[in-house]
Amino acid sequence: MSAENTQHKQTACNRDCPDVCGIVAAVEDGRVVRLQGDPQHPVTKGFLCHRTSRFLQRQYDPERLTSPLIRRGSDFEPISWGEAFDTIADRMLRIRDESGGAAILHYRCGGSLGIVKHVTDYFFERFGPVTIKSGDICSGAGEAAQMEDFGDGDCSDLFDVLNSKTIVLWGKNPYVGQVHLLPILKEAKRNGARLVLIDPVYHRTAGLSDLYLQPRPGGDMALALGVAQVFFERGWHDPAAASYCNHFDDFRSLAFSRSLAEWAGLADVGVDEVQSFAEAYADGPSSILAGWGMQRRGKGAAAIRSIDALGAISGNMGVSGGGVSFYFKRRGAFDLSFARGEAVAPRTIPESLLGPGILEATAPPIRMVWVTAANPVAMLPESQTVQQALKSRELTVVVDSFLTDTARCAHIVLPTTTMLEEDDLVGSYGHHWLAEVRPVVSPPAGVKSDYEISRELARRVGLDDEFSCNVETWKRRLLGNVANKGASLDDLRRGPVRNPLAGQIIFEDRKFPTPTGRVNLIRHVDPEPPQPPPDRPLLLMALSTEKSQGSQWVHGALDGPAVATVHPDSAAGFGEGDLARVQSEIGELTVRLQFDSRQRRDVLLMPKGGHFRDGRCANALVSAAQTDSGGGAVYYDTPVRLLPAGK
Ligand SMILES: Nc1nc2c(c(=O)[nH]1)N[C@H]1C(S)=C(S)[C@@H](COP(=O)(O)OP(=O)(O)OC[C@H]3O[C@@H](n4cnc5c(=O)[nH]c(N)nc54)[C@H](O)[C@@H]3O)O[C@H]1N2
Ligand SMILES: Nc1nc2c(c(=O)[nH]1)N[C@H]1C(S)=C(S)[C@@H](COP(=O)(O)OP(=O)(O)OC[C@H]3O[C@@H](n4cnc5c(=O)[nH]c(N)nc54)[C@H](O)[C@@H]3O)O[C@H]1N2
Ligand code: SF4
Ligand SMILES: [Mo]
Repeated sequence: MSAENTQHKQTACNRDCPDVCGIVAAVEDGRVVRLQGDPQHPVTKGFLCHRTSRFLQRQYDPERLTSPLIRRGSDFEPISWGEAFDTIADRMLRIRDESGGAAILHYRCGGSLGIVKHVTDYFFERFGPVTIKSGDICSGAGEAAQMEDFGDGDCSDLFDVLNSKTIVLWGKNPYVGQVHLLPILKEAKRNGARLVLIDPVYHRTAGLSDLYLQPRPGGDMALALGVAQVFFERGWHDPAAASYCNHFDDFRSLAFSRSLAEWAGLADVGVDEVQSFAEAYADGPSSILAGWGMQRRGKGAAAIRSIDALGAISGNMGVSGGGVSFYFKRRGAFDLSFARGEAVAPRTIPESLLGPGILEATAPPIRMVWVTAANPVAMLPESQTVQQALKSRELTVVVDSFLTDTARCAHIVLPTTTMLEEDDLVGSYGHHWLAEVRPVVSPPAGVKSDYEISRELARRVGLDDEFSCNVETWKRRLLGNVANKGASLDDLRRGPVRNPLAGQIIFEDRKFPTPTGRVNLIRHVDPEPPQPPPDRPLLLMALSTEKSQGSQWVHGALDGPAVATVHPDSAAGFGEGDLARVQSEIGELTVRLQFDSRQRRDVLLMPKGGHFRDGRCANALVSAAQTDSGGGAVYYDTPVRLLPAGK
């Protein structure tokens, strides 16, 4: 029941999630008491996910940081903001003088999707420019694939899937990662659409699907090429495809370079399954919603490129109800031209190789690292290397609300705002709506936003010209390209606004913004899936869990060893609930075993985002490596074995 003094305040979720929900916060006496999904938001439809429904436990967690901290020996002590800023500014100026901006690394990841966060990047660019990351561990491989194939990486309107006869969820688990897609999928089903799921991991979405294929991890290229072969053989491909696709004959030859049985064998599905999938996909228009997981493999870009090619030759590109949707251009509405990023950076380090990259950098070495909105020790491959890299710098500054694995490596930790205290703008990588993130309560005393931190530092290093203004000025600047098209800040304050620059159907009339105006079909692939060696027969897949956002769990959710799920046949000699060691080439963890006979026998599943200090972090087992294109991280190709605990 609402108390009389309850205020309902509108904001938006800035977490790294494709849904970017509208949120209504109930506030009583300066305290948020309830969070609900905005019923007016076309995608949110009045509900929030499991993890953000429980966000108040994080918001009011007694372990939240409310003072800057400085390392003294192995402990941290509180210091004042003035002292923290002075210490940091002095050191930054000295390092720039002595070694140039390249000796400073600024690293930001997915703690917030807020667009104003780019102003923090820009502050470091103006100060240096400094060393920054290249590539993208999350979606880099797939984005590079779609740029190569189609010349752009965006999608048709989210609701256009309601015009599909067949919807293929290719490596996607909306029950965990994109819950607001579910009502749309269910509506499509009610209207008669057919749903196909292709995922090596069995999950709840299989129950919603009319056809479920459970291929070998990394078997997607082989599966796509097998389906393409069926299309060519039966004449189901678009007869006009050669007119808008480059390398049409080469792709056709590629599809026939192996027999259907060989393609099915590589993908580890039945020939009949490839045929059933081809038949379903041929009954279009058919849309493919390609997930983000399958491109976090060594050949991740090639997997997306093979799927793109299938979408193109089948005539599904540029039509309503068709498409291969991978990434909605979440920054597409915003004017980010002030920051030039890689074009001016003196040096870049691939994000997936951040740990070894910092340690190996010379001329100049990296002397200082600034980490914001990221927990790279837990979330990047080779946790131990990332930890060592951060601890061994002259100055590591981490901006976070909690003493994360990464913050524990810092010399100075700066406490920052949560999404309920933030002032920002967001776009989404799962739909085209834009929203304003508004502070629904003030931060605790002693807590500053990333922008306020940049502003204070700017003043101390002589850059206050551009950074002295308030956030609203930046918001209006960021909305400069769309303000006169119905998406001004005032429009956003009236409710969610669809990006006016985004069309309903991507590549309509089959116009592709590639250099030739045509689709680039993939010509060469190495379709062999990752082969775990006999002594490490399981591929480690640490995937999103509904209980957390990345490494952001709610208080108390983490107790005891991490849970690892395997098929019972893959754990001979172990019982369900036993402790075991999971060992890779570079490390090992103790886990509690859970059995699931619906899973493949060649995978070991863990939740992503476990904390390194508690021995729950899968990334302690994963080696740093880059995907075939786009600078993605190879998260799911790591072979592991199970060993008895405590030996
Ligand atoms: N609850 C929750 N939701 C989240 C997040 C979270 O931490 N928690 N994280 C968010 C983030 S950072 C992102 S980027 C997005 C996307 O988050 P992701 O977790 O990447 O979401 P999916 O697109 O569902 O991709 C995962 C699916 O890919 C499948 N997959 C893995 N390898 C393969 C393969 O080789 N072939 C095929 N066909 N499938 C494969 C996995 O089995 C899994 O079902 O969601 C966000 N949503
Ligand atoms: N093994 C394995 N590892 C993975 C993945 C996987 O599937 N498997 N998925 C990968 C993917 S897709 C992604 S996107 C990355 C995510 O990697 P990260 O973005 O590094 O992960 P998060 O745990 O979300 O950490 C973000 C941190 O930002 C903080 N934060 C939140 N809001 C703010 C803010 O406004 N300002 C500041 N300064 N801090 C804030 C949070 O408290 C949190 O500690 O992880 C990757 N790591
Ligand atoms: S995390 Fe995603 S689903 Fe959950 S509230 Fe935020 S945007 Fe919505
Ligand atoms: Mo991500």
